[in-house]
Amino acid sequence: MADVKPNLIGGQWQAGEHASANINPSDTDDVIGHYATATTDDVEAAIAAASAAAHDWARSGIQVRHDILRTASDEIMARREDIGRLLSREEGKTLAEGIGETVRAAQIFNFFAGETLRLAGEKLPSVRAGVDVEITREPVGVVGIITPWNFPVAIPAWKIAPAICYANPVVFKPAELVPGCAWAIVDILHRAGMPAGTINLVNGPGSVVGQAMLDDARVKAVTFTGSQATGERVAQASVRHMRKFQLEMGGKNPLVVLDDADLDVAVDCAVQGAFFSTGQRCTASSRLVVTEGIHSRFVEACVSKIRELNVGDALDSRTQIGPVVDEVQLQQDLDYVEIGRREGATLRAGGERLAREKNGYYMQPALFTDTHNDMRINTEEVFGPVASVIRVRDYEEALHVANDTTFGLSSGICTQSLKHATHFKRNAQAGMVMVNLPTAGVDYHVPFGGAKGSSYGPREQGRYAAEFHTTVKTAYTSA
Ligand code: UN1
Repeated sequence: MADVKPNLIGGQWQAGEHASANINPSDTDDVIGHYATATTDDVEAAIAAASAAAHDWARSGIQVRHDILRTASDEIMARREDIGRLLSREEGKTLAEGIGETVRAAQIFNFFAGETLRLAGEKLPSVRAGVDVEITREPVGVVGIITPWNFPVAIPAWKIAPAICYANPVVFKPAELVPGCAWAIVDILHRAGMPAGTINLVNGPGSVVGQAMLDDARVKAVTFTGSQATGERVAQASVRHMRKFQLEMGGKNPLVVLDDADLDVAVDCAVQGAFFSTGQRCTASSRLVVTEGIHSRFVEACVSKIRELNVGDALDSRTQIGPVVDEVQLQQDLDYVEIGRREGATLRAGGERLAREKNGYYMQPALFTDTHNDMRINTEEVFGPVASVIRVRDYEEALHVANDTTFGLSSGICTQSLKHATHFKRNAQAGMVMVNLPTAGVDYHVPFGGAKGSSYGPREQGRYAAEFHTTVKTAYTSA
């Protein structure tokens, strides 16, 4: 096969025998490229190389790691148009979103470049006279990184950049649907000077590549973003090896809209949070919890805004909502529309497959009203452009409904009341709370993660990333 993009194993690009085609969801005739699939032997070789590199990498020095991260950041920023285009072409988010995500990845690498220069410990007096205590952070060891398809550049960046910062070798398995961006990032890091074995790319199915990684005791920590079902497998396999693990899973994020909300702000938050990036964000607002006094105005305004949304080819500059990522996900989205209808919800807008000039996975964003919080469309993560309005009496009921879920990633409220906003921040059962902002779209320099069934383990991003990527050492000295 011509021009297969290889895996990177122990500092060598290796094409292997099998490759998978990368298809554009906006135009299924467009084959972006072929990407080598790793075998279990390849994964084993990658882990062996990473383990062998761990000792020297831990002693590489902060200037070396700073420079690699900084070089990567600069190249990603300089190439934001072409990487952003590749992202939109393989994942389906709009070009503006693709370029925005690429810029965010560059910022993440830049942030962690700075963090390498700020690594610090603590020196404390002991409770015993004449003894000093030092607390330092050491690398955790080989980090296995398993990423989803919905943020093909930013999520790899926020897992890989801290691994490099804190001197951990990486074995990286990206989602099969988006091998192109993963390859681009690894290529950039490789050329930026990562020593052989410190960054390995093993592309391929979770059942083979992911499983081989989970089964290997030399992988000392696994960071995963994806579904709850897979997260559970990661957890079980990791407990068996007593390794550290960090899971970011789904959401069923509520956006509460109170009577006193600024209507334009609330509608913008809802439409942006629920439908942009085609609703394919674990932070998407899928439950719009709206009080009686504003309910009909809010619904009317949302419906007219949804009808105006331009759904089309991700690379067309007029497009606001790109296609769903693939046929399987589109079918799941359409199935949930049907489930909602059967449960007795009213479909007020969208919900149908759309034909466009090119053959792709297009869907009109769907809004349900007259829904109850216990309907399946309000308890299960759809991961598509499908949202429901849940009508409630007052703030107290809104808060109860917002929290009445097994998930707890992001929780939003639109209100002009300081009292309600403050109460909500204190009482929302979520890792992230948004006031007069969409539930999705987070900063790159502060912690990211959820409560309840949405997340497990230490937070990602910002300075909090050190918790996962390091082991704390406490040293006592008697002088
Ligand atoms: C964001 O909303 O800006 O998979 C990021 C996801 C999340 C990232 C969301 N881990 O959707």
